Amino acid sequence: MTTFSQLEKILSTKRCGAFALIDPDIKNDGNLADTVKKINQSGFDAILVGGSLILDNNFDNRIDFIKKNTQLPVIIFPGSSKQLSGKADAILFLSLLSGRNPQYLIGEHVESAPVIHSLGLEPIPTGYILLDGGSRTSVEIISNTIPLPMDKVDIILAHALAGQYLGNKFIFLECGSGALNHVSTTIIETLSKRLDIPIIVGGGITNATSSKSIANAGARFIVVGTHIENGASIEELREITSSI
Ligand code: 1GP
Repeated sequence: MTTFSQLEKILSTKRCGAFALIDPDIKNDGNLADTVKKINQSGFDAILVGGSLILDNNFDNRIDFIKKNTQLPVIIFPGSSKQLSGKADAILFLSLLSGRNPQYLIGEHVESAPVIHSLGLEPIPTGYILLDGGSRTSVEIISNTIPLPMDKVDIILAHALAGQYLGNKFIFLECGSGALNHVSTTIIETLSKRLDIPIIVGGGITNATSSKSIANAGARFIVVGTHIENGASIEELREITSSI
């Protein structure tokens, strides 16, 4: 069974699933074992692994460690074409649709595609839309793109529809790691009514009130990263995953 089929199966049984995000940077190595253990016990459906910047060369080892310590699907959420490993189950093959930087629209893809092929890694085409969550985030800086303002709902919808028509399997609405504001429910409601593909929502989700409103608005997966990294307890995380 492909990882994508596993995700589809999750969506056939619940209205909204939850991804835990691990930033596989050296700074998080000391907590990695505890983090994975906590995620395993907190009701998540899969683990995303990736970050805007990884300061060493141990991506593959960390994926290996995570994979060996969880039954959940491990999916690369790459910050660049250097974040690849055959030990993961799949990779979100992201196109940064909200920007006009060719490197993140097609450049990184051309560089990574032959490696993905040789590793036998399953690519999941995903239209990635960066929105302004009220703070300047790493993804904005590293990708050298400008996030779309959240009040331009028609423009965000146009990007998401273009992403669907280009054949993406998901639209990922992103406010960036540690965003002050998560994606507005108005945007999620508008897009979920018009798109035929599922919406993933990430950035700034730190409590069950937010996750519930995001799921109510029509998101099919939420992503939680910083809250886990900042030491949220299993109970707090379970409150989020059971709220959706
Ligand atoms: C970032 O959407 C993810 O790419 C998760 O965001 O770290 O704010 O949870 P947070």
